[in-house]
Amino acid sequence: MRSDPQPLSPPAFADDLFAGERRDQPLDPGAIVLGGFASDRAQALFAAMETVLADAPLRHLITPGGWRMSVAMSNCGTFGWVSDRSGYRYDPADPLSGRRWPAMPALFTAFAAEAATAAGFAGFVPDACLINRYEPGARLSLHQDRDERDQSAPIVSVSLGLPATFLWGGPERRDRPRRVRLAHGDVVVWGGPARFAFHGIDPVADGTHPLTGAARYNLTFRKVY
Ligand code: MD3
Ligand code: FE
Repeated sequence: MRSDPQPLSPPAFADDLFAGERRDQPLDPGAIVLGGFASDRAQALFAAMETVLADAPLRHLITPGGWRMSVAMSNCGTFGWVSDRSGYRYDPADPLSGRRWPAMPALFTAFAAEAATAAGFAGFVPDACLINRYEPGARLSLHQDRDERDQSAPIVSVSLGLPATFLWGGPERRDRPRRVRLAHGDVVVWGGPARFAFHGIDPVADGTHPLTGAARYNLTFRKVY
């Protein structure tokens, strides 16, 4: 029989059981989850993200095939990832405003370098940050990230807000994906042989998070050129 004290009520999020703790989980050679790596800077990262979004609002892009993406996106840095009927590309200008994307906040650049270093990729200097917002029900189907010219650099991602199930496949679309839970504050670094694996996000479940409300945000830091 268990004699240790039991909590009176379950935590709002099972993920909060581990709040403030680091759990590192290698996925494959070159890919590692740095569990909770951003926990102590999540509020600052979120605030910096909001200043970016004031200049370059989130929007639902259209795929080359004509579908409206359920994820809403924006960017900061020298280049931003965009999609429209003509295809995918990194563009130095925001098509909504015609102006350059907002500058990458210094906190973003420093944070991405620190996370990359922790995963064994020293000297990472991102020139693009894609901001993804998933409201409940939003998803990202299996894809590869291949639009970056510098394919030797890793990609660093930070999850904020509602949790999600990340799909981690192999080099071929048909490879059956593993499912990895990503919670608020988790950071994942993808480089080396893992850089071109197929990946996606299952539909985000209903919920609210104290920092982000009814949404999951993901920042991905990239070196495009
Ligand atoms: C693995 N974003 O923006 S982050 C994307 O949670 C993207 O919003 C997801 O996939 C998200 O392209 C997943 C993790 C991620 C990002 C880029 C990768 C994993 C990756 C590139 C190569 C391999
Ligand atoms: Fe991706």
